[in-house]
Amino acid sequence: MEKGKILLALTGIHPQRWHELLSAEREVVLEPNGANDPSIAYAVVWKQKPNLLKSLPNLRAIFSIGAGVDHIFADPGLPDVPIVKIVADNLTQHMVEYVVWRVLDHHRQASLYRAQQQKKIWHEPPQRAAGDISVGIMGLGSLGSAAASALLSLGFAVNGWSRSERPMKGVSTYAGEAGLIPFLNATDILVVLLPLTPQTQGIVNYGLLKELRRRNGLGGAVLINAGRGRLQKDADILRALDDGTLKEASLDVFEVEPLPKTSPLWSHPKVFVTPHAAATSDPAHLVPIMLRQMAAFERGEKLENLVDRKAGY
Ligand code: NDP
Ligand code: OXD
Repeated sequence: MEKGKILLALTGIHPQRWHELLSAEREVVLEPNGANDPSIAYAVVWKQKPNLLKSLPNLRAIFSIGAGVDHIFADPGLPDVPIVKIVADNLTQHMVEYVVWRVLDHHRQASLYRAQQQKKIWHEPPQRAAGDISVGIMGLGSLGSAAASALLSLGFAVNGWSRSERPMKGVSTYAGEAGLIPFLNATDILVVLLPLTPQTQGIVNYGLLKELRRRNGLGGAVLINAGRGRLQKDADILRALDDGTLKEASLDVFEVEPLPKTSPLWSHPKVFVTPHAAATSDPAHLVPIMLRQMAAFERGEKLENLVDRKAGY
């Protein structure tokens, strides 16, 4: 197969570095150019403009610069070519750091110490063992399973929930609709690392948060969402925080991004906000993976990390 050209179509992300690195090996056309171009074989995208990809008559594959691909499926004119999602050590490492950071912050009562420091209070609260806390990870895929391993090595009890059965050594695993309530009932700190699909949209709602366990010394259930904002109902999280259903939350993603300045989540004393920054896609690490895959595909090898179009992730 002949060496194909790339269309780079990024919305809300500066394309310069991606362009430089991709151009080292292939010809790259930068959106808004490229529509209808028969010489384009691959599209490297983040939130591509609707119907752009279907205008490319010889498109062979679409590469997402993120692990999530909901931004690709948002296109009503998505052509029927393979979609490749990113799986990279560097991205996984960032997400593992974020999850461990937020779990430890809640587990070690950082908010209490911050409040004490402000008032110059010298008081040592009881310290709980990690093994007495169950961290439940919704989405036991590339990122969720790596986070589970890191939490296990710190001594936490770890639960995992996925669509299909995903046995994992040391982790209590649950699957599908039937496994959801038992999973939540055994979870003190909920970490959400699901993809956004029609099945998962709005799943983190008040009813779900009510099912979390509150029998430990943590002082209440905790939510950490680094998956996608539209998995959650921001208003339900606020309600749960205000009535004690949740003790605290760390949120990296929101129903609307950037989080509107008017959102009460910004200033809520029990919420820790980060701007969709849990694991940033670094072109220096991700572009070589994409270029390697394109070259292998042209030699007749299979593309890796393909999205299951029916499942939506
Ligand atoms: P994977 O595709 O590897 O894993 C997804 C997991 O979710 C799988 O375990 C899958 O189950 C499970 N899942 C999907 N649908 C359902 C469902 N309906 N019910 C139960 N479980 C379900 O994804 P990654 O781990 O690579 O990434 C997860 C998400 O993290 C991305 O889609 C993206 O939205 C988000 N992300 C956020 C970032 C940030 O900076 N905030 C950065 C990177 C990613 P099964 O194992 O059975 O297939
Ligand atoms: C991703 C993201 O999906 O950064 O990789 O959100």
